[in-house]
Amino acid sequence: MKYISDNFAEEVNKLLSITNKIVIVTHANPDADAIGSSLGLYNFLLKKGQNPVVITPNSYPEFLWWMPGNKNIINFSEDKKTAVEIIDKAQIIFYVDFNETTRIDKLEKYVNKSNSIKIIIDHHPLFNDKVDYTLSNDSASSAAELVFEFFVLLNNLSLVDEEIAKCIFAGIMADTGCFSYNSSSPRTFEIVAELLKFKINKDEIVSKIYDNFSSDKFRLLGYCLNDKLTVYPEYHTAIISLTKKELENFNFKQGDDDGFVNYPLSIKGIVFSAFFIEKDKNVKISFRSKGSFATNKFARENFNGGGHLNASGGKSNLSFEKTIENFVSLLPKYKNELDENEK
Ligand SMILES: [Mn+2]
Repeated sequence: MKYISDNFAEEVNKLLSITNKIVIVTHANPDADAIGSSLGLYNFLLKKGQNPVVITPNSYPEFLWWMPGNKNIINFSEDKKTAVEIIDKAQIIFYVDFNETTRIDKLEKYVNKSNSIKIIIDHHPLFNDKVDYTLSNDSASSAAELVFEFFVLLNNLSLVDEEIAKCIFAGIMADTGCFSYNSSSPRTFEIVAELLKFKINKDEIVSKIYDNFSSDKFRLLGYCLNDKLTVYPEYHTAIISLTKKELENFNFKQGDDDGFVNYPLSIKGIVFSAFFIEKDKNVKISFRSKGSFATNKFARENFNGGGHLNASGGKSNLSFEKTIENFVSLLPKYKNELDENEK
């Protein structure tokens, strides 16, 4: 569903002309779209004469550090005092690439306490009605795409430059898996065409994000594919699971498992993939699918989660083994939906 608040452009433009304490917040464990959309917006607001600050709930992988403006991002988990001071003084807080404040972890309580105007730019399905202004479209490829639409709505395309284009491109490219999913809309490619006019080096951006595995991550991937993959052909489903001990064996660092959940979908006949990772207090699960199999519904119904149709996540408080047993026991219930998508 697409939703834009009434008079969005006029009112937001007016707000931007009378405020200068602007904060951009994105979700925990930020990915390329979270950072790309936040920094695209950040660089745009800078050019508009504002003094914006991007705050992330926690750290993110080094392969995203190249984006223009990255060095000015404040990481709440490392610099709580500065982050809280800035949030306390904020007049506008942008929520970018998330729709529920639970997605910003420990930042949530400070953001909720703030009296600032809240503006959401997001492409997740569930709707947040507690914000002042909304630019939301769950069929957009990425938050970065919607940040570009934000520039269009504000009639400020002339402010877009190479730096901004790089950030927006990175977000769109990564959230579509290099244009392999969530990218069937002509609009996505129209925007990419606009971005390429700024002579950004597309191949270099792809390489910066994808050709950046540490050798530990590379070996962990090999281990997952060879030793930890279980295929359930009758349910067109495949899973990968990793225990804490296994993570330690590969010197696991945050982000080392990024993208692993997508690999099983490359197997012929597989339409549903789940990736289980053992955390200190629970088991975190990522889901991916092909076609119309709704992973967000599956996550919501069974694993306290949610997200997009083809990409979502959840968690379980059962033991690691019990979580996987539970997952496998649920598959028969979804067999018809899974069968429908197998081609
Ligand atoms: Mn996104």
